[in-house]
Amino acid sequence: TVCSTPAAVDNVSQYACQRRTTTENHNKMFTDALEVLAESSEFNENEGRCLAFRRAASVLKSLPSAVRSLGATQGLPCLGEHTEAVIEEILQFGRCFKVEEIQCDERYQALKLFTSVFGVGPKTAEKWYRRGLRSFKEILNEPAIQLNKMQRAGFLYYRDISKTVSKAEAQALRCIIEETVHWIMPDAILALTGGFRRGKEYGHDVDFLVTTPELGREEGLLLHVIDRLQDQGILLYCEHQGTTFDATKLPSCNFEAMDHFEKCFLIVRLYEDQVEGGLQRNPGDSRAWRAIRVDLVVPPVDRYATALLGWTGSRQFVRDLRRFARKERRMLFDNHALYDKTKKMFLSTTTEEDIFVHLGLEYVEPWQRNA
Ligand code: DCP
Ligand code: MG
Repeated sequence: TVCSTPAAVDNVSQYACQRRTTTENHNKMFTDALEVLAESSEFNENEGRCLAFRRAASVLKSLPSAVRSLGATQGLPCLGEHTEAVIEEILQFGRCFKVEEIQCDERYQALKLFTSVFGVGPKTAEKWYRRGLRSFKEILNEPAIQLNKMQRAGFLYYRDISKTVSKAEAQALRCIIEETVHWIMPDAILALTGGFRRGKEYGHDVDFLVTTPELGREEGLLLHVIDRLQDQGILLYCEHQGTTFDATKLPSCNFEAMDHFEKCFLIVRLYEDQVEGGLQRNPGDSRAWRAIRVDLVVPPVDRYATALLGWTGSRQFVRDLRRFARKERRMLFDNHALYDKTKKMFLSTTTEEDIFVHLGLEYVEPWQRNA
C-alpha cells in the first residue's frame, strides 16, 4: 500500500490518545530505526531527544499505509528534522548510517545488553560499563559487584525471560492465576492487561490487575495469592511491594514514577503441557517448563478503571493521555485518579469509557492503543 496523497495523512493528532494504532505497523523500517535512536538518547540521558524520537515513531505507527516518499510525511505532527533525515535516508538507501553506527557502538551494545537483565536499569548498566565491564561473564566474575536479589534472579533465568512470551503462554498463565485467585476469593476480579490486552501476539512479560467487588476486601489478597503460588511450587522469584496509595494525593505529573498500588513482580514456572499447542512429551519424561515474568497489581476497586487504563498502555498512549489531560483540559491523570484543576475536584471513573468521556475524547479500544 502506498501513502502518497497528502489528504491521507491530514489531521493526524499530535496526541497518541487521539489516534487509533493497531498492532499492524506499516512503517516498521522507520520505527525500528527511530527506536534505536530513542534508546541511544536515553542511554545518553537526553530525555528530550528520546521522547522526540518516540513521538515520531508513534505517529508513523498510526499511519494506515507505508510512507513511500518524504512528501507523504508532509503535515504530520512530531516529525522533527532529525526524523525527516532518517526517513529520507531509509527511503533512498534502505538503511540509516547513524543507526548502524549506534548499533556498532561498544557503549550502546553493552548498555543494551545489561539493561536486558531483569532488575538492571540504565543507571546500573552505566556503572558497570564505566568499570570496564562488557559482558555477563565479566560482571558475574567481578567480586566487587554486588547483585541484588532481583538482578540475581534476572541472571539466573536470563535465557527464559529474555525470550518473548506468546499469547498462548499468556493465556495459560491467566488460567493459573485465575484459578489461584478464585480459589481464595471466588468473586475477585482479574484482568489481563499490558500488551496482551492490546492484542499483541508476543510480550516480554504478562501483566494482571486484581481487585475485589467491595472496597477494602482486596487487603491481604495478594499475599494470599503469593502463598498459594508458592505452595504450587511454581514461584521462582517474588518481590512484593505493599501499598503506599494515598487517596488525598493529586495525580502525579511525572510519568516515570511508579504507581502506589500493592503489587508483585514475579518469575513463574510455566509447564509446556499447560500451554495449548505446547509439545506433548512422553510419559516418564520430566515435565519441560520455562520461566516467565509476571506482574500482579492490586488497585482498590474504585481505582480499577484508571489502573486498567494505565496498565493496558501502551506507554506512549498513556503518556499522551496524561499530557492531553494536562495541556488541553487542565486535568491531571495517572494510574490512581483523574482530577479537574478548574473544578478542583476528583472525577469519578468506574470504567475506561468514563475517563475518555471526562477528557472529551472519543473512546479508543485497547487494541487501538498500540501507539
Ligand atoms: N506500567 C505502569 N507502571 C509500571 C510499569 C508499567 O504504569 N511500573 C504500564 C505501562 C505499560 C503497561 O503498564 O504501558 C505495561 O507495561 P509493560 O512494560 O509490561 O509493557 P507492555 O505490556 O505494553 O509491553 P511488553 O509486551 O513488552 O510486556
Ligand atoms: Mg507487559
